[in-house]
Amino acid sequence: MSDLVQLTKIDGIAVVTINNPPVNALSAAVSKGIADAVAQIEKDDTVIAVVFIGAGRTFIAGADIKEFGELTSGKIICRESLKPLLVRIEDLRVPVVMAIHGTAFGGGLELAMAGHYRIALPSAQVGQPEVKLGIIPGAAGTQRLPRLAGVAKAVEMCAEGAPVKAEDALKCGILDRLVEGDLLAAALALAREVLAKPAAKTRERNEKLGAPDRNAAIFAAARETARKKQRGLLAPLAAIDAVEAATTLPFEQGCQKEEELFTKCLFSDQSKALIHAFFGEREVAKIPDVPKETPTRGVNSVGIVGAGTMGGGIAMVFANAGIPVLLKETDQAALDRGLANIQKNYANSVKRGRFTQQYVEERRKLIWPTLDYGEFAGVDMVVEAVFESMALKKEVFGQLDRVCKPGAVLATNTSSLDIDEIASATGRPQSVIGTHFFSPANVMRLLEIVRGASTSKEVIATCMQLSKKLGKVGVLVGNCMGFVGNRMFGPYRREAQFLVEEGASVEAVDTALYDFGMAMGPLATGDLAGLDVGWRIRKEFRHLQKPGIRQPLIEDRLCESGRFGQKTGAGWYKYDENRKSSPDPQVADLIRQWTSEGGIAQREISAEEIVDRCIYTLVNEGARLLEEGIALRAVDIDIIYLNGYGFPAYRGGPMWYADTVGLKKVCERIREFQQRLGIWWEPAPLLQRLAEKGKTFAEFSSRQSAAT
Ligand code: T1G
Ligand code: NAD
Repeated sequence: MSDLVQLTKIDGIAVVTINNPPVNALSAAVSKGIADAVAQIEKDDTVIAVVFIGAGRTFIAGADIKEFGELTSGKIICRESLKPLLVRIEDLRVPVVMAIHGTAFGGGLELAMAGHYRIALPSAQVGQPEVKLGIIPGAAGTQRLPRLAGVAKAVEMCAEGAPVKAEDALKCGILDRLVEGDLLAAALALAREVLAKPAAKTRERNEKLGAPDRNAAIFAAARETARKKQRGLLAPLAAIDAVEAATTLPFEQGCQKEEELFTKCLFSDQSKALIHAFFGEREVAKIPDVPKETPTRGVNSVGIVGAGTMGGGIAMVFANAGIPVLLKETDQAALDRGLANIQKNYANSVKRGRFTQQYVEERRKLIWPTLDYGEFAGVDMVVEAVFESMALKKEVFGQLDRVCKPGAVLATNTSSLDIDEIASATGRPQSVIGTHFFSPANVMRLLEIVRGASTSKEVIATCMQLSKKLGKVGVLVGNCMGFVGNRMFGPYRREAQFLVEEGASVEAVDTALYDFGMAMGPLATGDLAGLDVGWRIRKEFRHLQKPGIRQPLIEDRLCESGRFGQKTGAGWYKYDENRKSSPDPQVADLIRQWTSEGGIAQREISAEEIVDRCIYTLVNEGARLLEEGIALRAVDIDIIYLNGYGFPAYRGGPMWYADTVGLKKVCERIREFQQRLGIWWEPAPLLQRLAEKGKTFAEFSSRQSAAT
């Protein structure tokens, strides 16, 4: 028996324990271990029943995703299908009980459904999250799940991939019993209870497979939802096809159909990109020079300065994590405005069913308004979110340095200003750090954590750990203007404006990027965030603009005419009272007037050129940030863009996408733009080098990580 799978016997009941920390992933070795255990049980007539259970914190969190990479890269040529083994378990002559705690996800749930009974702790979760990896269940999950939970539930679980709480899993028939306390004991008791009962094999339970006409409506609705909510993703539609096969084909043929669809998804670029994103979210948490055991400071109370768009959202983030918040503004009116906004946002969350009224009331009680810096004396951390002005921020940090206790973390939510200069307003630059939330802060998952030259490792470790507690993806970046996300976003939006100046319509630019998979086009995004935010920053840094370098002219002109976007009802688009956008012929007229005054020639521009210019300018700036060490790894840039800028996860992020296209091709296209458009398109040195050597950003980063 392998260490990964132990077989023991308790009063004639065989207990199979899977022990592959940290999440008991179903690797090839674990599957082999289970197969060996089943073989022994098949031969042992003294076995009266079987219990499967996971060691450690969970049942089985699915197949070992790491092994997929080896398969799709051709390192290993074929994978041992789990399906035959699951049929052997299902066909065992004695009752098989699956004892579930933690998570039974993917292959873990598929194994559990091959058992005859499933018992779980109330805290357990089950699910088929494979679509989040760009694949579908590959071990008959799409065939057994509808037989246990019904067609509608199975489609929802396989196409959306969301976890299901134990209570709901019991209600829909996936689980047979919930139990508190000693799970193994309860599983053994259940096994003894059902000894005399004939074992119900899931694959033979067809009573829940529904009627063709009703099923047709379910599948049609699911496909429509998938096309809307999971725009551009292949796997959700494939999962629906596979579950549909369960209702139209016998079990074995349904499994074959699933296998075809699974393999097609697994070898798709989308799946490789989504698996990159999965591991990327875990890798960005690892900081080479800030080891896991670095001490951290407790953050059990926080002060927030400024209750505007960001301050209010940040207050909700901390309150939602159960951390009491002191929220300070300049005067009562501003404070009341900020609190009213928070109230409105919470009310929307209740309306949308995200939170209960009771939850919201508890959270609201954690947010305390104040006008007095003195009340910050005891807080563990302060996040400043006042206007984007260096002078104002330094004045605020000077105040904080005077009132806050030693050891308090002093963070700024600046989206572009120099952290070191802000820190210079205090006598404790080692406690100053950037915590750059994204709007709306209570929704966006990204937290760009900016280390200053003096920021201590303890403060960095504290904020990285805190980001997980706040439900955010924390990514550590270096200090430069706009850090990683905004420094890349500037050229991206600049290129979008240039394309409009050269003849592409506002709608054409946004549609091209939207069709590429961006959550929103670059110009509409500007209207959402407020065109005045960028305008204020451009005015603040006008003195840094290199002479002779083309600058976009339209957005400044729009702002000068009071068009700040959604907040003023007009920007690149016009907006009705519900902020619904529509093309504005007046803007098209203004653009024609301004570009002819500027002598800019107009021409037909393809969607392909629009996408290449906007995306490759991201890649080029990303390469500079990697070479400067502002971004630790290429994957950090990808995770920033997937979680903060609406970059499509199924393309893996700008740097992964460039690797997928091939850096040689990307570099050639950029050189072509340099020839045709101007010097700002000069390829980044790192990009040129990697392109010449036929290397990728991923290889560059893994070499970097290995060197540190
Ligand atoms: N395979 C390999 N490694 C995994 C893994 C997996 N399935 N799940 C987690 N890890 C690693 C992870 O990279 C991290 O490593 C460590 O475990 C702890 O994870 C046949 C084909 C279970 C909810 O999609 O959702 O089954 O960074 O930090 O926050 O049909 O992990 O420490 O080196 O995430 O407590 C389907 C994936 C697979 C579930 C725990 N299953 N995992 O969250 O810990 S496809 C999934 C999760 C499949 C079958 C198909 C979460 C978790 P490191 P963690 P966590
Ligand atoms: P905002 O204009 O909506 O809010 C700023 C608030 O700060 C105002 O309510 C103002 O009354 C208050 N304030 C000003 N001086 C103060 C002081 N001395 N003490 C207490 N309160 C004071 O601005 P915002 O959009 O929330 O931006 C705040 C910060 O967050 C800026 O640095 C901005 O760059 C950054 N940021 C903004 C966004 C965004 O999308 N809006 C995203 C990320 C970061």
